[in-house]
Amino acid sequence: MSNPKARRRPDTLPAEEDDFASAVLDGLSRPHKTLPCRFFYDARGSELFEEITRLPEYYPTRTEAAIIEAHAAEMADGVPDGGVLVEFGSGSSLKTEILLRHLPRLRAYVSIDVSESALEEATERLAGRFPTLDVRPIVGDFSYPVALPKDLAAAHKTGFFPGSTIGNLTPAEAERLLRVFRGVLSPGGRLIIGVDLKKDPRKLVLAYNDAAGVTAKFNLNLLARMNRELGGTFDLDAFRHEAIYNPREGRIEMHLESRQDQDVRVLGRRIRFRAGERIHTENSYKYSIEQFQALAHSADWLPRRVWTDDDRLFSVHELVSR
Ligand code: AVJ
Repeated sequence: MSNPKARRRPDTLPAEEDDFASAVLDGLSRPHKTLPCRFFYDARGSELFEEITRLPEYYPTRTEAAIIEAHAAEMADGVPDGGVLVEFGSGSSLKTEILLRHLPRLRAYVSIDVSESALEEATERLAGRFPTLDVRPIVGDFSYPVALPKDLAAAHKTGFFPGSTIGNLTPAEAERLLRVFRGVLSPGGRLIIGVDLKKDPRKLVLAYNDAAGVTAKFNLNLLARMNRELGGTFDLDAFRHEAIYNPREGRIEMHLESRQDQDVRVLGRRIRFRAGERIHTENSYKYSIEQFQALAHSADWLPRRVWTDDDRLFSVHELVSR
């Protein structure tokens, strides 16, 4: 949508495909191979992520949902009558429903997502469950300033960004994104944002290295996706999933490690792997409450309330404009 890179692409390739292709060429030609984690979410990857959210080891999704259930009334009390709820990366809008039940006098719910099909499905479901709600789906990438519908310009806006998606960004990128949100929600905006907390590294590592091997499949699906879409020749058995906690950076890292010396072809090029060489596929940063509040502050937000579960696994922050 508003991706500035899109303008530089040749018009012979569909946008998504080309974006993936250039990311692969760039990421796999570096001395430290990397791939951006946003490419996990093709149809198969989205299915596997859904499965991850139901794993016993993967606490974030159910813990965040429970926090929202328990404190939805307070989260909703900062939305004035006639206010607008704006969700960044709304997907299926499932957690949003909990909030919407407490917002009978909402002017509109603006759902922003890159997946048109996910938006359509969610909009239809919400229309059935909230017949008087004005749903305004916008197909787009929330990392860039999104233009909201003109008629909502003067309304008070509360942003909603659950799922600890912010954890995929470096702190510098996270600060930039929080500024983008502030712009979209201005003047006088408010943000409800889910952030995974620092905790015992053993628990963190298990959440990203589950016994059933679903996260491994999710990670390896990136190789399968290159095979499907970019003429790749990756042998999935020749790589292994790795999840480690990097205490210095305060983040979980996922990698795909080559089990042997091997040459792989993708996009007509040969990529060499040494045994033990890795592709860095994801970061998932963990914040203490204080660390995240300091980050919000540096992005010109004022941290207000914060809600957590009894085990302090996950946090949901309220930020207001200053
Ligand atoms: C969707 C970014 C919140 O970092 O926990 C889950 C993605 N990766 N298991 C996370 C993910 C591996 C997830 N987020």
